[in-house]
Amino acid sequence: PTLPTRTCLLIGAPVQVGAGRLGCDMGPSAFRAAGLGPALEDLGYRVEDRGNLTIPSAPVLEHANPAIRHLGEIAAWTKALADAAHAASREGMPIFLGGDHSLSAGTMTGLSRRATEEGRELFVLWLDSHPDFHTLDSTRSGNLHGVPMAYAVGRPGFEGFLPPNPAPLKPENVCMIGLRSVDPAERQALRDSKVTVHDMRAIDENGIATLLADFLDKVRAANGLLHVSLDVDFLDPGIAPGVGTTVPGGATFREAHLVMEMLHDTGLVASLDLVELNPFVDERGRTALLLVDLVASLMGRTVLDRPTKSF
Ligand code: NNH
Ligand code: MN
Ligand code: MN
Ligand code: MN
Repeated sequence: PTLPTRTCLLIGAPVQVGAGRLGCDMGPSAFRAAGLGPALEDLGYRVEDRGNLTIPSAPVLEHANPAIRHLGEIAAWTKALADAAHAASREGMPIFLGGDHSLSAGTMTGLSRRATEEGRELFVLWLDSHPDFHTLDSTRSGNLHGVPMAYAVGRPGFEGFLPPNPAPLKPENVCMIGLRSVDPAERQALRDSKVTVHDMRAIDENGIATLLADFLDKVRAANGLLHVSLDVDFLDPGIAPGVGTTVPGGATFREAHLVMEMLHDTGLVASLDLVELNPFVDERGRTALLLVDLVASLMGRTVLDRPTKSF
């Protein structure tokens, strides 16, 4: 199988106020400097760099939870990203260059709207050490990169602050792999939800390929649209130091590439978020360069010819 499109749309989303430290706004530039566009062209894709999204100056929004930071700005980004994702998903494969993970509240909203219009269902592979499953009421840090999945699946507690999500993502269509930092409120909420969750122990015990294959079978059986949301902190900080929230014990170089290679084989990936890259804390661009190589694997780069896999 080949990917549904040969056109890649690069869309920068320099949102940084959802994270606890500044610097993710430089992410889109770092992906470009690391050669993301040329790497995709080398694989035979047409690449359109759409530049960076911007938001109008956002109103200050107050919330009963005093920890919440930058609610108005994140609401504006969510709206801009939902519209951009919805429009771009018709034209090619959008690759969102973050930016912190709050941007995924927007991308998943726009993509689920697209999927619904096409009579299909959105599926999300969430590669992250965190589930980002807080509501506005449960977050303690107040950093809104900790809430996008809760918003996308329509958990209550976002009323009046973010645009309503008319076609929420089904929790049973979400698979999280790589978890190793889960706050108590998130743990409880995940237990009560139908989200599939695999922590690092599950990867150690079963192998990442087995866990991923089970999910991909589900997506294929449903003829789903698959969105991949890749948080840099999914990776072990030893290979990917360029992130604000380093959590030890993450995915290895080969585990990460294998995930990407298996995703390519399915031909089901319709869109991608690359989030939480913080060039300010990176080491000579190595995290950005690693991400470019991972995207190349996702888009079909292989070491040797491989027999065509048919499902
Ligand atoms: N759960 C924590 C919080 O809400 C950490 C979230 N940070 C992330 N998420 N980097 O991927 O503050
Ligand atoms: Mn995240
Ligand atoms: Mn994370
Ligand atoms: Mn926390």
